[in-house]
Amino acid sequence: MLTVSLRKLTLAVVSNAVLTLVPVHAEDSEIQFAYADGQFEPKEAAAPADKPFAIRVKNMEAKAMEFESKALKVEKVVAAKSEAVLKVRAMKPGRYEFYDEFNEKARGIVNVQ
Ligand SMILES: [Cu+2]
Repeated sequence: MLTVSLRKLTLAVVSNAVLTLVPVHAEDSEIQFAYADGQFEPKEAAAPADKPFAIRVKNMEAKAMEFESKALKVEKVVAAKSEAVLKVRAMKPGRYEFYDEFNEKARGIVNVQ
């Protein structure tokens, strides 16, 4: 029946329109630190102020580490030879320290600016 086909067609058009209208979510900016030989590389990276961002931590070592920053209010255990992404809320400009909680000599800075 023609009416049925038209209805199907209408539904198809409507669902396409809905898909098109879903806003494209802008990616949060992401900074990265590798962890190897008991140190972060780089030791400092810049992130944008007043908007959320992400920190990707790549643990190259054969044992787990814990990325921790009380100043940024994040912490996460990163298993050996793996990586993790930590979401950071919008921060004011400043220098925020982080460290490996399992090896507190390993330290770095996120420079929010
Ligand atoms: Cu901790």
